[in-house]
Amino acid sequence: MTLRFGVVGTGAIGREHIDRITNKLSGGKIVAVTDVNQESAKQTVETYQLDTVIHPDDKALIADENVDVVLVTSWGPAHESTVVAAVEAGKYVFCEKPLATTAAGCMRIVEAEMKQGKKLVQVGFMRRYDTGYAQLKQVIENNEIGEPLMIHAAHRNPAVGENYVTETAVQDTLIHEIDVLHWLVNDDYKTVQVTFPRKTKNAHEKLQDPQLFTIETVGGIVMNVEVFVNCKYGYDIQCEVVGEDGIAKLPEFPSVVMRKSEQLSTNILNDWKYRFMDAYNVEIQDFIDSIAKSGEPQGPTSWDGYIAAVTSDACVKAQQTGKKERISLQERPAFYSEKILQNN
Ligand code: NAI
Ligand code: NAD
Ligand code: ISE
Repeated sequence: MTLRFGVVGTGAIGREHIDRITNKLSGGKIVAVTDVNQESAKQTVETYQLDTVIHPDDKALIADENVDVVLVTSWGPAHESTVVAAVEAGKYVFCEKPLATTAAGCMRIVEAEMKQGKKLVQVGFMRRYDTGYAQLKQVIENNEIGEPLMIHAAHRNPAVGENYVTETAVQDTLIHEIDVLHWLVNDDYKTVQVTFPRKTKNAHEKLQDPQLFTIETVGGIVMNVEVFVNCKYGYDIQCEVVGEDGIAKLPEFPSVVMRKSEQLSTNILNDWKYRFMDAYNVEIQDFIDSIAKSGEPQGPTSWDGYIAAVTSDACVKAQQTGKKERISLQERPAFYSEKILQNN
């Protein structure tokens, strides 16, 4: 069985996913694309020599009977309306993060999916498929460092564009830690507070950079996460879990160690595309295989998208108030209660 994908949004990650589904993975095929910038859609079809229909908009793509899966890689604010329409049409959806930019938007997706009576949606929280994070989770679950007490994490990008503002640091960047850290320690978030250190000279006027988020869990773990998106030196993801009996750290991305010119050095990457390349491949292959095997995706669900959005809303509020803000989730519906089988 070949899953037929229609892609909404042929920007940076849309093209990456088209390339991997067409040239690297098995069991999937791109049959349709659209983009609000139709020129971008045309260029993508040419670049990857795709035998696909170019639709004028997401509605036409969703209505295309040859499309089994809607791959949503448009801008975050456009996700909700595309996902709701695709789910209402009974199509599978792979949606890049964020599922929607607000908790209310995610809840509308959750309700539409529950009405269909089966899981249709997977959210692109690819870090759950990264081998480093999987190893770290294993160490914690094997009780090798005792109970986790604190997490120190950092999410650094070399630079961002002019349309990336203070809230984008939460909705686009911190959202990855928001998803992966509670999954790592199997706990729920309780509060968040934000501190703004001295601003770097490399950030534009509408962006406070860096930012420091202090997040407490219901179980009492305190996590501090630095988001620094004009760090200049590279794309760098750090995560250290401090436990009662020891400390476990996310492995560095593998790099040859060089001794040269009186220096000992390793390389640092400069782009998310390379840092999480394997994780993107594994997550989308898992999405394809799970649907083929069980008729439902097994990865991060709409409910995970909702948890991330509630937390992200509280983080944005905390940016504005400077106070400690509560993170309160609605009760998890039974529909989303099965164990999620990532990396199996
Ligand atoms: P991008 O700006 O390069 O591409 C977005 C594309 O979507 C553009 O071509 C734009 O014209 C199109 N678009 C926007 N609204 C649309 C709509 N309503 N209908 C059709 N096309 C529409 O953005 P990028 O970097 O590719 O990001 C896209 C999504 O992927 C975002 O949600 C982002 O958060 C996510 N992303 C996820 C990453 C990850 O590590 N999982 C990495 C990079 C992006
Ligand atoms: P991008 O700006 O390069 O691409 C977005 C594309 O969507 C553009 O081509 C734009 O024209 C198109 N678009 C916007 N609204 C649309 C709409 N309503 N209908 C159709 N097309 C529309 O952005 P990107 O970097 O590719 O990011 C896209 C998404 O992927 C974002 O949600 C982003 O958060 C996510 N992303 C995730 C990761 C990750 O690590 N998982 C990395 C990068 C981006
Ligand atoms: C981008 O959208 C991503 O998802 C990357 O993984 C992240 O590092 C970056 O900050 C976002 O803008």
